[in-house]
Amino acid sequence: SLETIADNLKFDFNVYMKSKAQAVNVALDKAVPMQYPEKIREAMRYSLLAGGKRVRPALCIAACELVGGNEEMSMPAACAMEMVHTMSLIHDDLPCMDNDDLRRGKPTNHKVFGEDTAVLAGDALLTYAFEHIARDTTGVPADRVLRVIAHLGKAVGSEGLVAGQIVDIASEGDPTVGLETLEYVHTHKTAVLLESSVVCGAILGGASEDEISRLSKYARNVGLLFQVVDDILDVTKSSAELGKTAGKDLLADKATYPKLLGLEKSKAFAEELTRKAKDQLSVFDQQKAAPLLGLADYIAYRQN
Ligand code: GRG
Repeated sequence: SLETIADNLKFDFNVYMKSKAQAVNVALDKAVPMQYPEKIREAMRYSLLAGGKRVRPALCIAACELVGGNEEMSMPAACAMEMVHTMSLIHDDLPCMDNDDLRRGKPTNHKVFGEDTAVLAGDALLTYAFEHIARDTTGVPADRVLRVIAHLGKAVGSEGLVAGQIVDIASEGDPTVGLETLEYVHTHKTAVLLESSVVCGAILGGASEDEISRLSKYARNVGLLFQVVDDILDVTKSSAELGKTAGKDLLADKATYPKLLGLEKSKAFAEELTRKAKDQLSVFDQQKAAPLLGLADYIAYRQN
């Protein structure tokens, strides 16, 4: 029937994410093969291939495809986003930072390989990300590749991830931390790399300046949404699990959206961010924008 045909044509976000994650995993495995010195390659591959959701690579590829590019053009940049993300997780987990024992359900990099190797694995992933884009991007004019490398550099450095991390560390345990600082930390620790993933994919695919600006706003809203939902889930999960030892109590002194705004206003804020993100996509062909629209919903309505 017509209805079945329509159903079959309907975009399935879970199928889309699964197929992109699979393609990215194959490309990452190929990009960082085992070789001498095995110890560093093993440490890099341990965290890189530990099974994250691959949200950043998916955003990069989806943005490239949305503006007329293809998966092949954006795959090295997509992999680079995951290498940078993995580096930031390895370094964030170190004893001198958050001192975490578990990540992606496995012992953290420094727990398995030692702190010295974990620092080096992060450094090697970070630098290889740029080498990989420069060396292995195919079918894209060189000026676009150059622009992508500059964009990613800014997203990681002292105007990006590093800025978010240093302000986060500085505000730890400070009871006067307000909404402005909270938003600064989340924007820089999370939203800038999501934004760079989307913008770099769009640049590689040949987007116009107006398209790039809309996709950048889309991604910044999605990035902040990610953290607001995270904070909301921390509250709703720990009250659902009342009675169990609430691990989140360790972070009792940390500023969160529910603490500063209350739960209801935080939920309203999340809805506003979802709407603002999707609004930016209204000028695109809605069928082609389906992956990015789906990703906004996925982040807004996830349960953990
Ligand atoms: C050393 C140059 C340099 C930078 C590092 C440590 C640091 C600066 C920044 C910390 C960045 C950080 C840990 C941000 C949190 C990011 C975040 C939202 C993680 C969770 O992402 P998901 O849910 O995780 O996409 P998976 O595991 O699915 O990939």
